[in-house]
Amino acid sequence: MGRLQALIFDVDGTLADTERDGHRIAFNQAFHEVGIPWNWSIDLYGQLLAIGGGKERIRYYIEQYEPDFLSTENLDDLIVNLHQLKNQYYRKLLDQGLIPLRPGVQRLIQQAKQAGIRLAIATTSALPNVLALLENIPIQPNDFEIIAAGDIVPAKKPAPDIYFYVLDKLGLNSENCLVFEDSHHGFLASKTAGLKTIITVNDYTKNQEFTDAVLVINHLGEPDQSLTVLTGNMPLKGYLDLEFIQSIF
Ligand code: XBP
Ligand code: MG
Repeated sequence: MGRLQALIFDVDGTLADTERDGHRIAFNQAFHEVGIPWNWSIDLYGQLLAIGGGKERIRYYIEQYEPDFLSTENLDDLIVNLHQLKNQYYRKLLDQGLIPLRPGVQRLIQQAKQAGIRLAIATTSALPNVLALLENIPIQPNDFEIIAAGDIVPAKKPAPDIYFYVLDKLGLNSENCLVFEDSHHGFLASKTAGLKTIITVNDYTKNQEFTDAVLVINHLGEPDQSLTVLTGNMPLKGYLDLEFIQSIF
């Protein structure tokens, strides 16, 4: 049995609810700016989240919904440009302070830091988007020893590569780490890397499949904001803390 040495966090949907009111809005603003008449509704975006990575998501949308665009000259460049524009709009949304941390995230990270537990990030998002988020919330980028993001590995989640990358950089085995994820694809990635995982669902992911997760909860909870357990067992404390996490190792 391992000893807990590091917590590894997914970003979008886990640290903060960035998708529906962040990335989605920014994608639509980018389409509008270049005069492309696409509008990704909340429901449609939920389906598009099956594809990780902003550039990959645009390409998938074109293949599925706008196949005429496939013959666009320099399609790759168009996608890269749209993604960069989207990222600029996403940063503007973050700078307005509209996307807070999810309940319990700051408390748990603080507790882990004080206890000498190492911290890392493993995300599909592009690095500038991760840094833009961290700049606008009460967590510092240097709180995390490793920030593994975006194209740093060729195969994005649900492939386990990003987690293997983080384990390698930390120099730790999977049995010494705990992951926090919010989505089925993220969970597949951490599970395939042999990592224990706690899931904090959101509206887009609450009905997804998380077999073998340590715990599926609606959020990490706070002393004055109780969490709800969807699957698994934890003491009736109302919030998740290091004491509970250490008890599962
Ligand atoms: C979530 C994603 C990302 C974001 C957009 O990643 O799928 O693709 O929607 O990211 P995770 P970029 O949950 O692993 O953080 O536009 O920056 O690619
Ligand atoms: Mg996520």
